[in-house]
Formats: sequence, structure tokens, C-alpha cells
Amino acid sequence: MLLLHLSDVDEAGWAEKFRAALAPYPVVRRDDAYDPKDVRYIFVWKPKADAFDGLDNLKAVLSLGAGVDALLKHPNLPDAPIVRFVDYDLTRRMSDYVVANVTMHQRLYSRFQADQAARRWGQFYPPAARQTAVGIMGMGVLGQDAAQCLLALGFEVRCWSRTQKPVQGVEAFAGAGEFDAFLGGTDILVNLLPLTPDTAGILNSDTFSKLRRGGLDGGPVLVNPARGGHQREADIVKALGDGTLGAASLDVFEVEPLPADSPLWDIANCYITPHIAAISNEEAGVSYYAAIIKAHEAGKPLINVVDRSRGY
Ligand code: NDP
Ligand code: OXD
Repeated sequence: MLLLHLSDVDEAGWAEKFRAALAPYPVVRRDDAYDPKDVRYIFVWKPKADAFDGLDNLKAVLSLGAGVDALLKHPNLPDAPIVRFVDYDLTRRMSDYVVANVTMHQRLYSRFQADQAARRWGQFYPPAARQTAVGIMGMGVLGQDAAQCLLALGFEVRCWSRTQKPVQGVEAFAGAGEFDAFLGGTDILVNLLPLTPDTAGILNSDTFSKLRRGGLDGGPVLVNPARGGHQREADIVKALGDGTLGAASLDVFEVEPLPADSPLWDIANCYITPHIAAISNEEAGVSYYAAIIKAHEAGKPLINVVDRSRGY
């Protein structure tokens, strides 16, 4: 039996599609009548405290999200393997977000917006893509795809990950020892790290001060569509104010929804979106997890299992 436990999304819609994809395999929602001991798989998003109560025969926890940082903090998380969402549709949506924001900043959008507001005809030529170095933090599923999209547009691409990730055409850096060298050649910093104890708060004043200066007119830029826990928002406000950062694109926040009194809302060169960079699409999600359940029931191993000791 598959149990759905989804908050803030259309659980009924997901259940209907799962029933169609898995029939005659039983699929239940929280409010249905079922025996918790029959549940083999639970599909979750923002699970409540009692989500896992009585599920003594669980084979896997299936995460609607690609990121599992919040799930790993659940106080009653069972010992079963956790499978995260890895999907082409989600990946391409994230690359769309990254490309849109990187090209916006490379073309000096903030400068021309300000000129327009002042009715000023200030001819100034943005650098070519090849003169702009994009540094991607996190070279996993999302980072690797974003890198390929940016390379195809002619950007200089560099990346930083925990272990070395050699990718043709990308200058690769790894580990804490190479972080400063990575930052020192980066004009636009794109964060695609998972949120773990090691990466929490990594987007801070110290990091911003090490980015390359003189590459992009107006200063280096931060693009963060990963997690709000990566960023120190007070440091971003300060850096945008004193020119350490020329601009920022933020999709995620320390507190979501972003509180109405956050100073970030009022900063012209801070581009805010409400955690919409890449959604887990229903069709894609059902097809992915239905295949995983069928394969596992047929005796095959689970795929994309989270390594709890690494935190991602
Ligand atoms: P992956 O697990 O595939 O990749 C993670 C990458 O980060 C790997 O390259 C890993 O290094 C690197 N990494 C992890 N810890 C460290 C560290 N301490 N130092 C340096 N590098 C590190 O994740 P995905 O690409 O699938 O997703 C990334 C994140 O994007 C998710 O965790 C989620 O939070 C976020 N996300 C946001 C969405 C949105 O709508 N805003 C949508 C989907 C995801 P190594 O390769 O060496 O293991
Ligand atoms: C995810 C997200 O992790 O939407 O999938 O943030």
C-alpha cells in the first residue's frame, strides 16, 4: 500500500494519478480508512509530526521534493530508505531559472532598469557571455545541467563541489581548501547545493567579499534557488547596499513566505521569486515514483536513495 501525506499541495490530485498509474496496487490518503501496518511506501511533502506513526512495515519514504533537508529534520523519521525526486522536467525548469537570471545579470539589467526609470540614454555595452564567469556551487543533478546550458550560451563556467567533478569545458574546484580560489574567479555565483550542516549559511559576507571584482559592471552577483538556509539575509542586504554585491536573484528565504517587513522586498537590484524555480510536476512525479514502486515490488533496488550521513 502507498500512503500519501502531502501538505500545501493538491494531495487529491496526486492520489488520483497514483491510483491510475499503480492499479490494482492500493493507494490511500491520510483521511481514508486503512491499517498503518499495510503501508509499504509513504509519499511525503512537509509531513506533520504524526506522519509516520504506526508505519511499522515501511519499505521506503518517497520525497516529493528534490531537497530533503526539512524531511531529515523530522523528529519521528523512520529508519527506512529515503528516495528523493530526480527528474528531467524539474531539472530543466531549474536550468531555465538559472539561465534567465544569469543572462539578465550579464546583460546588466539593473543598470538599464535604473536608466529607464531616470529617462537616461546611457549607452554602455554589457560584456559578452564568454567574458562572464559563472560559478556554480553544487555539481549534482541540477548543477551539471545548468552548467551545460550555460556552456552552450558561451559563458565561462566554473564549479565547486564536495568531491572533484571533472566536466569538459568547466573549471572544477572541490572542498573547503579550493573554495576561495573558486570564488576569486567568479562574477555570477549560482547556488545549487543541498542544505546540510556543512552548507548552512555559506552565502555570507565573507563569501561575497571573495568574489571577483571588476568583471561585471556594478559588482558580482548572487543567484540562489537552492535553500534559504544557505543565505544570511542580513549580509545580503548589507552587501547590496555597500556594493559588495551588484545584484541578487533569490528564490528561497530563511523564512518562507518572506515576511512583509523584510528589507529585501525594497531593494531594487534584488530580484525575488517565491520558491517557484522548479516545481515537482504531478505527471512526472507519479510516473517516476510509480516506476520505483513497481520495480521495488519486483525485487529491484531503490534508486536515488539519500545518504543520511552526508545529509543529501
Ligand atoms: P545533488 O544531491 O544531485 O547535488 C548536490 C551537489 O552539492 C553535489 O555536487 C555535492 O558534491 C555538492 N555538495 C554537497 N555538500 C557539499 C559541500 N559541503 N561542499 C561542496 N559541495 C557540496 O542535488 P540536486 O542538484 O538535485 O539539488 C540541489 C538542491 O537544489 C536541492 O537539495 C534543493 O535544496 C534545491 N532545489 C530547489 C528547488 C527550488 O524550486 N527552489 C527545486 C529543486 C531543488 P558531490 O558531487 O561531491 O557529492
Ligand atoms: C525541492 C523544492 O526541493 O521544490 O524539490 O524546493
